[in-house]
This record gives sequence, structure tokens and C-alpha cells, in this order.
Amino acid sequence: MPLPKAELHLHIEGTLEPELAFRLAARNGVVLPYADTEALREAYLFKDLQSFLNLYYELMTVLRTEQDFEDLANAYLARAAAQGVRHAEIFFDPQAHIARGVPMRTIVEGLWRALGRSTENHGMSTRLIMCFLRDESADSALETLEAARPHLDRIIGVGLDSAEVGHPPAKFREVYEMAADLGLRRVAHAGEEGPPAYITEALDLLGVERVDHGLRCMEDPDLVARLVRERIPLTLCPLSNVRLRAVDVLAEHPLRAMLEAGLLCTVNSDDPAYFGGYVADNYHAVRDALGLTKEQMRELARNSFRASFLEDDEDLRSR
Ligand code: ES4
Ligand code: ZN
Repeated sequence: MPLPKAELHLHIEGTLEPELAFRLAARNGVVLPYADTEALREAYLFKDLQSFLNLYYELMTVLRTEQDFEDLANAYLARAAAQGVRHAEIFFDPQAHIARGVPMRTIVEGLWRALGRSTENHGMSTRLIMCFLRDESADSALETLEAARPHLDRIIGVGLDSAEVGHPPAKFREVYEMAADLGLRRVAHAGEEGPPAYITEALDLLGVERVDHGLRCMEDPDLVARLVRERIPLTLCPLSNVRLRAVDVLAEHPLRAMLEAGLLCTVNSDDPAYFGGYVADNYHAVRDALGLTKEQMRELARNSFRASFLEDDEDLRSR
């Protein structure tokens, strides 16, 4: 039995497996520039975040209808449930779809057709977090929040993702303020490729309650002390860090040092179809590479529920 856990850093578009991508491409008459799934898999050698994002945005063009988003989410839920996930807080990137003419309603309602049934079908609770693309303008983010307003019964929070360097959190101060006024929870990617100062900005200017990645906090001891003191959760994604070359090899991943420093670390899969593993695969990989103890593995699972946006009475662990 896999350890019951919550997954808090998961891009639903990053769960698009090659087989499903080709199936949806055929269904929608989209031509992908790869002969077959094998040729596509050969493109999965990334040199940094941007080289991954190029493929990620290219492949997601097969997603067009409510049915596509429902199929995508159901495929993720089945895999996650099999890996012990009892609760998932799921990111989606509306701007990447709206720019191609897919309406917000199609995206949200399509995902909801799967997520609204995740408890009965997979024994999992789920939440949706809408991410702004930080390499798009602040105005575009504001328009996206406006487009989401009729759907806020389905969306619990906002996040910030895509190309980090050169797009500091400060750029999105106003839209995060509006999100807070609408009662939305706030998270942001920071310190994945960007400097530790972006983590501080996300906390101070955007009011985030949780930092996605946050890996580079380890370069700033004062920041580590603050994250420990304020119990700010970090959603780490170890296999992602290796594939995108944030760390050279898993054995050099700072996760163990971060746990020992008292940081509230969680382990997540980020874009599992691209990075070679779902969440339990990430847990097992860090256990083996870093020699984590059973107690540290349990700590990671416990942290995942603590860091979640579930209320205490919604916790599905013991059900
Ligand atoms: C992402 Cl790994 C990663 N980093 C930033 N933005 C993203 N969007 C999807 N995956
Ligand atoms: Zn991410």
C-alpha cells in the first residue's frame, strides 16, 4: 500500500502522456510534428525550463474540447490514486488555451466533469488552482482573472508559473491583490530557476501562503530561517529538478538538508508525463538517492496534508 499523501504541485497539462496526446490529436484533426509516440519521447531531453516549456505548450494544442480536458483529468486521477494520492491541488494554465481560442468555460467545466466526481470514482478530494503565465503581461493576468469570475465556485486559488527569470513576482502585485479580495488562496512558483529574492518578493508582495519549488532558498540562510519560522510550505519536485537541470543528479538534491533545516517540505510530481514519474515515483527516487529514513518519508506525507488547503474535517486520510 503506498503511503497516503496529498499532491500540491501538479500541472494538469503536464500529465498529458504521449499516447493520449496522439489520440486527442487524431480526434481533433491536429497535426503534431512527430511521427509517433517513440519519436515524441525522444524530444524529452531538456536543457532548462524554457526548452521544456516549448514542448509543453506545443503538445497542449491537442486540448480543445470539454471532453479533452475531462479525459486528461481522469487519466491523471486514476494514476494518482494508484500512487496513494488522497488529495490533489491541481494547477491549470488558462492563458495557454484561451490564446488558442478555447474559452475559459470549456477548460473549467471540462476539468470539473472529472474533478467533481473524484471522490466517488477515485477516493480523492481535489481542488483547482488557476495559474498566470509570468512571461505574459500583468494586463493579460488581470483579464484572465476577470474571465474566471463566473467560475470561482470551481477555483480555490491562483498561482504563477512559466518562464521565471526576468519575470519577478512584483510584476503581478495588483492581480494578486485582486485575487485576495475575491477570497482566493495564493501560491507562486519562485526560486526554481530564479534567485532567492523572488521567494521573498512572492511572500512580501504577493502574500503567498505556499511557495512552489523554493529550491534556491538554500542560497540564503536568512531566508531559510524565515521560511522555518513562518512555517511556509515548499512544494518540491525532485525529478523535475533533475530533468530541467536545476540539480545535476538526484543524489545532490538538497531535500534532505532542507528537511534537516526544519523546512516544511513536500514532494510532488510537477509535470509527471514529462519528467519520468508520478508522485510516489518521486518519493521512492528521493528515498533511494538520499537515503531518507522511514520517519522522513512519513514526515513528507504528513507535511503534504498540513500544507494543503483542506480544512481539518475534510481530510480523507483516514476514510
Ligand atoms: C512548469 Cl516545471 C514548471 N515550472 C514553471 N512553470 C511550469 N509550467 C508547467 N511546468
Ligand atoms: Zn511547476
